[in-house]
Amino acid sequence: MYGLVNKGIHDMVCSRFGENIWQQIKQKAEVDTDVFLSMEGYPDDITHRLVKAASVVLNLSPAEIMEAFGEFWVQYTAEEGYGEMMDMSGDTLPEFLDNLDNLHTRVGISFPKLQPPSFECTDVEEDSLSLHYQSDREGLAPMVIGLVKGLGNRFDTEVEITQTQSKNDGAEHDEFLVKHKPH
Ligand code: 1MF
Repeated sequence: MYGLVNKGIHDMVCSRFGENIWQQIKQKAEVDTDVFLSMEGYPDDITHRLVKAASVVLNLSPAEIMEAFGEFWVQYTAEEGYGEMMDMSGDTLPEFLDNLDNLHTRVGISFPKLQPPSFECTDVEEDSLSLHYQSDREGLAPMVIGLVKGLGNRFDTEVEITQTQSKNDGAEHDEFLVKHKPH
């Protein structure tokens, strides 16, 4: 994944727990990169090792860390140079979710190493929708839960998200029920 992801994990950990805890996590993960370059591609394994190590050092589950990071990511990228792109992607939670594939297409034009996931909304009602998530990567469903909560914060929309099917249980893709205040 692009270094922006690992840099985001670094910035989240350092802002909440400090540089000292980050050094412990890095050491445990056996990662010796001092500075992640946003526009460089890194093996996914580095990200997974950082999350695993953070879960040990912070005594949280990997899923809790990924969810917290997803929630963090929405505001983080808006502040790290992608604010305009986020602004163009919708004014409401359902509109933004429906535009996510377009957003990734735009990012992928400039950054060809992007391996974008795909999001599809079905059963769209005034206050709910089904969100279908497909990715070449494994294990990121908890991050999706956090991302949707982050979008709830962004649009000041109370949101409830539950996973309704999981690749872990043999489903073809991950699916979530998203309930939100009508707009
Ligand atoms: O392949 C990738 O490196 C990659 C990195 C981040 C692919 C997707 C993403 C974003 N996505 C991460 C979780 C899912 C990953 C997966 O299943 O494979 C989050 C998508 C998302 C969902 C809800 C709300 C907002 C979301 O993201 C907005 C977004 C998406 C991509 C970027 C920024 C904001 C982005 C921008 C530049 C990137 C990489 C990602 O790379 C750079 C950075 C600086 C210079 C050059 C390239």
